[in-house]
Amino acid sequence: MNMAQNIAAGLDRILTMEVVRVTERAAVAAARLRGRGDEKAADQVAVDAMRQELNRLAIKGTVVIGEGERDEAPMLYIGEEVGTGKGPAVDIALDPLEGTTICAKNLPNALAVIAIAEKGSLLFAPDVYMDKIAIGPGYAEGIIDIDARPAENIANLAKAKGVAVSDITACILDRPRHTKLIDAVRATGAAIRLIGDGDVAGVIHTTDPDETGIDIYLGTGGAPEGVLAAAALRCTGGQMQGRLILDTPEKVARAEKMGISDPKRVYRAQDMARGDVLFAATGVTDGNLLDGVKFGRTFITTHTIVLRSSSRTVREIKARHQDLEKF
Ligand code: VTB
Repeated sequence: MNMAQNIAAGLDRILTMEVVRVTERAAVAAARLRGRGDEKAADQVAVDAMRQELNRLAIKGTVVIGEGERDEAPMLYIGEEVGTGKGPAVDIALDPLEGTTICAKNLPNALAVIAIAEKGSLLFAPDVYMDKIAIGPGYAEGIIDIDARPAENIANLAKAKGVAVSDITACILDRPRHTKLIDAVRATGAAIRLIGDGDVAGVIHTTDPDETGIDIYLGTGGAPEGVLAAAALRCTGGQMQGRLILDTPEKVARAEKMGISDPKRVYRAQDMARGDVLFAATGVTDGNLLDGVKFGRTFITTHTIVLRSSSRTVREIKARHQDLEKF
């Protein structure tokens, strides 16, 4: 396949390598502020760094999931054009620092994250909550159902995995709104890993249970984070369902403006991120899947995962950055 055919078939393969720099740069910037108790400052440096690197990419990119609406986010706002402008037209979902609180407290699994997709193929999600359920690859379609009781989903998963329910671990955000869900899961005998933040990582962790110890993700988190996680799952395989929580007329109206006509629709991963998708995440703090940034005396080490939906290749890139000037 020559380059022109390759672009016509989806995203430019070269982007797979180029995109790594974008999350690496954001992760290093944020990591310098790990454990400083200042979420805003850590987020700000990650945003600046990601934007700078993104604007070097040969793409005509539009941010569809970013730091917020134009009036509330001066950089990487929804609708911002990024890249050099010379290259394929793509949609971008990003979170320069997913888990600002995690980073500020220096706890596990803070990430710098980006997804790049063919124009028009990412769900334009409002910043509301989304109910989510996700499992990793290798299971028959339909063994999880967002409308089924947690006990049923967990029992079905345990059966499909060939283990006892007590061998299943669910990942859930530690929030008062999840009290009932937590009780229901514990009542089955399954274990729960409660996380303080970072449900993009939580969903991704289901794709490699042997490594992360997490089999299923359950509960409500941010809708933008849902789309990012869906983009990752499209590349790794796995199943996800999400439903926006549009519980006020104002939210329904906001979603309608963004093109969402059915407020109760259940989106699968392939509905939230369609077509050819690239996904990259670099660890900011040490985590279950990715190491955090390490600052050596003469070099900086980063650990990144890069995924592409069309080939389903999972690449892990450990980089040793010796030119410290560039950061
Ligand atoms: C989650 C989590 C994020 O928001 O989506 C969460 O993954 C949901 O909102 O890291 P609440 O904090 O209101 O529960 C974050 O914590 C922050 O974006």
